[in-house]
Amino acid sequence: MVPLEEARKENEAEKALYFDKLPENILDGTKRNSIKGSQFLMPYFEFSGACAGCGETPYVKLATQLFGDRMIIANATGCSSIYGGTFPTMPYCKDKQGKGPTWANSLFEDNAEYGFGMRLAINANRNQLKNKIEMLLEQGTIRELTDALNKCLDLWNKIDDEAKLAAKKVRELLSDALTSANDETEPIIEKIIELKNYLVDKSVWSIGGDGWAYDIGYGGLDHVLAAKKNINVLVLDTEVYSNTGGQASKATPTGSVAKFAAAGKRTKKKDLGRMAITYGYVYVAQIAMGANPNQCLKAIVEAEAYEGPSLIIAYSPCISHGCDMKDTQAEEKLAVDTGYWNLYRYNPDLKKEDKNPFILDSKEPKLEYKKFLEAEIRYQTLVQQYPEIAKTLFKRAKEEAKERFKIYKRMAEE
Ligand SMILES: Cc1ncc(C[n+]2csc(CCOP(=O)(O)OP(=O)(O)O)c2C)c(N)n1
Ligand code: SF4
Repeated sequence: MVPLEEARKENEAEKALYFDKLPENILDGTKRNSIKGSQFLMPYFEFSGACAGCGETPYVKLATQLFGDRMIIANATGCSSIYGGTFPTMPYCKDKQGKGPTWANSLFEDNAEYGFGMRLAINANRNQLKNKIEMLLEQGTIRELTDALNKCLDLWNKIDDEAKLAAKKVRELLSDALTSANDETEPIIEKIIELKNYLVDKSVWSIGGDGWAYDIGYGGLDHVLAAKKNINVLVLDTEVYSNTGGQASKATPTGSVAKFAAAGKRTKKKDLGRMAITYGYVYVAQIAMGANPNQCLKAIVEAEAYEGPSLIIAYSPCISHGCDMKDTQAEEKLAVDTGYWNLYRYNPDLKKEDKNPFILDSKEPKLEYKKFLEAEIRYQTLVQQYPEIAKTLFKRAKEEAKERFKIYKRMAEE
């Protein structure tokens, strides 16, 4: 057997080799704006234990590629918390600088509030840090640090590469400044050192499934969106409670077979996005990566950049749908082509330019609605078991989809 000390050394050497090969992610902001560029960024999410072909994980991976170095994630209980933290392993990772997403799972019912608390704590820490910086500048410190701190204050609300470089410069100079500090400035610099990771704002995310967002955690989610703070919510919509075996949620559409809806769901899918849009100050998007990767990227980047609450609803095929799991991206495209799922972005910032904030990214369906239902076992089971009910419910589902698209079209034309 290899002695423990030796095994540890080998492990450290392997880790060093691994980190050495990682790409530089942090200062590569330009890549975030294109599909191709984003795919050269290091994902801070790897080797998850999700089902092969899971529709949820590509969205999480992409979000970490874009913001992983300063991301703080509150994860609702559900599949994303299980593949996100099957302790003692963890698919979230860090880069050469030791930066990566901070992740924690709270309860199923309070995840929006959990993320909201993180947002408030970050705001409090940043306010305290700013205050200490201003105190230090007033008292005086070494010349280089004075310049670097002033630059940081100029870029206080920025999150781009320039802001990250300015923060890096400050961090490098703090220990020198501490050495030459006097009795008054020493405690101030010590506090700045303690809070130095807040020089650039964090990217706060509440992530979870439709069971959380549409049903159990909805009250809290609504409250958090209404509170108008800068928080991003990513709903991985599998249209059922996936992790507990596929129970119907308010995201389950008419006619779909799910647990507690064995003879087809009788009520229509709740339009969570449209409900959030009524606030007027919430960024809202519906996305489906396989249908339109560019719209998906745009929505995630815009949502994160929006200085207020954002809600992204991401269509996510799941084993519970009974579709071919090697083609889940194509399944997403089929969902959009048939009008089963619609793509849009509601960006309140557009109002400042006197533009309509609602952009419908979906075209008129080019395939028949039933083509989607024919492709999935959750719908075909109903045809086999209750053909008459299937006929009635599928007809209704098609009409509901038509009506929904009409509403979105009208909103886009206003
Ligand atoms: C209050 C409460 N009720 C029920 C559960 C059990 N539970 C854990 S995960 C889950 C389903 C999550 O479904 P969803 O939010 O849609 O996420 P998905 O698994 O589909 O990603 C349920 C019911 C729980 N953890 N807490
Ligand atoms: S059950 Fe569905 S959502 Fe959960 S990991 Fe599997 S495919 Fe993904």
